[in-house]
Amino acid sequence: MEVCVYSVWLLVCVSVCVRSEDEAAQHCGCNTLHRPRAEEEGEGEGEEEGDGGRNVQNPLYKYSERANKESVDKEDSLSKMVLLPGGWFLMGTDDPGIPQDGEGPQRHVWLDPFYIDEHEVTNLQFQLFTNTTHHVTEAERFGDSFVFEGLLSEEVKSSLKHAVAAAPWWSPVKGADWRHPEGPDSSITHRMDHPVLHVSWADAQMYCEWAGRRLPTEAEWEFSCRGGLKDRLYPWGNKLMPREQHYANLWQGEFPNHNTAEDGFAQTSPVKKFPANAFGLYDMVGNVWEWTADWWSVHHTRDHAHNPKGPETGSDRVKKGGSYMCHKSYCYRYRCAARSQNTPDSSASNLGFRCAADATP
Ligand SMILES: *[C@@H]1O[C@H](CO)[C@@H](O)[C@H](O)[C@H]1NC(C)=O
Ligand SMILES: [Ca+2]
Ligand SMILES: [Ca+2]
Repeated sequence: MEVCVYSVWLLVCVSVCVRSEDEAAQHCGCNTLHRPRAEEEGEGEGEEEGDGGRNVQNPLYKYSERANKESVDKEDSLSKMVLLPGGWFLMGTDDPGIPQDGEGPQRHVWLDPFYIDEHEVTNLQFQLFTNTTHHVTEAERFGDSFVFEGLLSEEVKSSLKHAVAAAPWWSPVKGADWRHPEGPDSSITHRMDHPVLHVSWADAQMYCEWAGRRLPTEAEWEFSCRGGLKDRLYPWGNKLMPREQHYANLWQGEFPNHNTAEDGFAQTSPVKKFPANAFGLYDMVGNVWEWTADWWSVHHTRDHAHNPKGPETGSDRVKKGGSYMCHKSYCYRYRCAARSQNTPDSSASNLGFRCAADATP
């Protein structure tokens, strides 16, 4: 069992820790991981946004011998998908854990049948994608990404300049990216079956496109999470730990100073380590947050909706499911109705994704 004590941050955190539970939940730092440099650097950066995907689109590439060979490996490497029937379901909740996130109201939503990956996209899977397309992630291009302070080596910690004011346990770390989740002195070699981290919304979207898939809408994600259960908190029911068993990789102990890792993992876990829900889907809550296709808004009506795709535009994208950093006192977001948001260029050490696809009629 790993025990992490973050003494450096104890003093900084005291003022945060005494907040009431509800207030604290707002300040979990889940949505504060903006890249301040994105504004400073102006438009130039945006011009290159499509670069990673260009290879995939290039017809010459598509028909080259190399691409044909790789496509075999590719099919083998992609996640197994589960075909879900869709139909009417109840999305959101009338008993929101965090009302200001727009968890409510509960509403009737119709979905056409669709496929969804049975687990989060792993480092191994993402590696084949980057090997094949030479995609450079946004974190690699920006040169930094957000890492949870508690995971950093003393060396990296001593080089840090600033943290996020509202969530001091987040630090922008130079050289942190999907291959180096805790900064330049870390690697993924022993974590190829863990979910990929430090991927922006566009990175995730491009992976799914390469795979012939797409990101799930928030409605599809939530339908998948619920596993056919009606109005329950978690993918398996209302009790967090049925028969005293852990059903998800979350945080046990006192956030952010003490992670007892009672569930076996202080950080990410290999995918499929915890029980699947009734749809056969793993880690829908916990392990890593998952990007969805939708723009973020907290305003929903009770109107019945068919295949909703969220607002037309926005500044943030919706992420779902919470992560190994979620504890009830700070981030009670490991529920199917819970939601949070990040700017699309954000990346962090607890944020990944899975893909979905249309079911061809
Ligand atoms: C990606 O390329 C590296 C270097 O050639 C290789 O070691 C690795 O196995 C490749 N990964 C995949 C998933 O094909
Ligand atoms: Ca855990
Ligand atoms: Ca997850």
